[in-house]
Amino acid sequence: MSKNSLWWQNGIIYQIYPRSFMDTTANGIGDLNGITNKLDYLADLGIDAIWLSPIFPSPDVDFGYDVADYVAIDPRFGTMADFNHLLKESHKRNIHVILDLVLNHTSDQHPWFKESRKSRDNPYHDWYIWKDPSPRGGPPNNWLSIFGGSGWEFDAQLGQYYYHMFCKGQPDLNWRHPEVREALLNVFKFWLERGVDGFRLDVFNMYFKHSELPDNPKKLIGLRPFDRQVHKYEVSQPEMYPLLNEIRKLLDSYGSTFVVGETFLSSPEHTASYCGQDKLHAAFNFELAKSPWKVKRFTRAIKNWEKALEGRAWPNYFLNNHDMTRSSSRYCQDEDDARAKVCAAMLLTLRGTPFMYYGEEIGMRDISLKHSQILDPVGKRYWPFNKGRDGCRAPMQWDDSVNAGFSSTAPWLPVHPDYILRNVSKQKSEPSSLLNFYKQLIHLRKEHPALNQGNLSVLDPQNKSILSYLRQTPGESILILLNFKQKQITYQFPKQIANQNWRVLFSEKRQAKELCQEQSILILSYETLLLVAD
Ligand code: ISL
Repeated sequence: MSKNSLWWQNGIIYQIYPRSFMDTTANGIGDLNGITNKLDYLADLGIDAIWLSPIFPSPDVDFGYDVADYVAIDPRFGTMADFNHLLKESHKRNIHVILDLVLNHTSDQHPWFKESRKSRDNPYHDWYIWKDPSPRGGPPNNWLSIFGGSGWEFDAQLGQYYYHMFCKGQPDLNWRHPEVREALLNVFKFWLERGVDGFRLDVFNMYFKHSELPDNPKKLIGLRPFDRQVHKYEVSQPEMYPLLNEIRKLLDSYGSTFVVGETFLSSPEHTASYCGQDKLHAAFNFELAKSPWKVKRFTRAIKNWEKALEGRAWPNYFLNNHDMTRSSSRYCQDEDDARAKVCAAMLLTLRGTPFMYYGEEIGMRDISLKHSQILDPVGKRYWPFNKGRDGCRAPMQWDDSVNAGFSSTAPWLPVHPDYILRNVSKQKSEPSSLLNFYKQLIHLRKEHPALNQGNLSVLDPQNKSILSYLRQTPGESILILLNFKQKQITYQFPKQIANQNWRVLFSEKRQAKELCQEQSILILSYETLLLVAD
């Protein structure tokens, strides 16, 4: 549908966790028609694509990341007709649609797995990673599940173990089996034929395990047993590269599609190695999202990512997703959104595709739950050290009506109690709200080629307050100055740009077009200041 083949570079991608976005069927769970109803809101916000967390039938052991059928819609989310409608209505508004494919593992309720565990000579048996007990008895090797305990589950009837990196209800597929490979490539085709624009690949660098299934080496330091292993043999095997090549060829044959991979347990360099012309368009590097509130750390994360990609692939940035505490909860103090604005400005002015997560634009905070309310398997297992990921998955706060306008019935997770004051409707009407701040910066990013496509030069931090970088095209230079501190501070223009005259392009705290003629400028508390070379 896209006239612009670089939509995924120029555009902004907005992640929706469907069960928490908008419920139109009064079952407390968001649905596809809910998303369709909110497309005008998303178009007005200015985003270019939506990535939907899994919408396929699932027993919800891991809330959709355990798929029981890759080519159907979970009835709680709607029907295939609802999906087609959502796709058509999105495209009408120039919004691309990206699906989340979880192809490392299925649900144990997937018909393939149900067959696979029937007998050792079942044609589907080798579709998963089955292995006899070790000669001494017990699991075949020392691999662990990141969700806790052994990575191997014993099936008494078969007398064999199957491997799972995540919950035992999420058995890992055997990508080495030619029929598995073919079946999974057909999943891509199925959705491409329906007109979707791209995919997010869940933990793609786990698809292949070492063929001999050797023990992982041990490490001395680490919080959990999982962290005290080098994950050498169950992730990042070299067979992934030719497969990515094949996936990319398939996608390219459908026009201007996009595929972004979620890299698991990976460094920026290794993540970058999966990106390029004949591989993924993009992959997620978690360094920025894991940075503490320190200019030095953000500067380092940006430089590392740019360096790792070496110009081979287009960068991307995110501060939130459905697996981590929301950036507003990590960085903001109380209800003040000053730091959330700094985050927004950084995300929307860096060189690379910005990924947003629903509710980020209104500064939604994580909900806190009692032990008995926890649903996420991670929280159930590791409470109270790790309370799991429910916190960032609460219902979208649309307005101050019952259940924040998300549903007419009790939602699957509680709404954050701050919804009366923090919601879309309220922020729409307040000119200085976070929502309007996002909108203005999204608009600026679209208007200015330097912000959109320009080069990036990160300037060395002068102090602990200001993150600064230049974005430049041959025709335009924009200097971005972000004050990470509450106190105002004087910024000296560095030598390389000191002879330049700058005009205010954007600041909430001063007049646009104001000229700066001094060698230094006073940056106000948590100010976002964009200056354009005169
Ligand atoms: O969230 C984590 C642990 O609390 C991460 O380690 C997460 O498991 C990892 O990033 C992989 O995430 C993806 O695959 C998981 C699923 O639970 C996550 O929601 C998904 O993003 C298994 O499919």
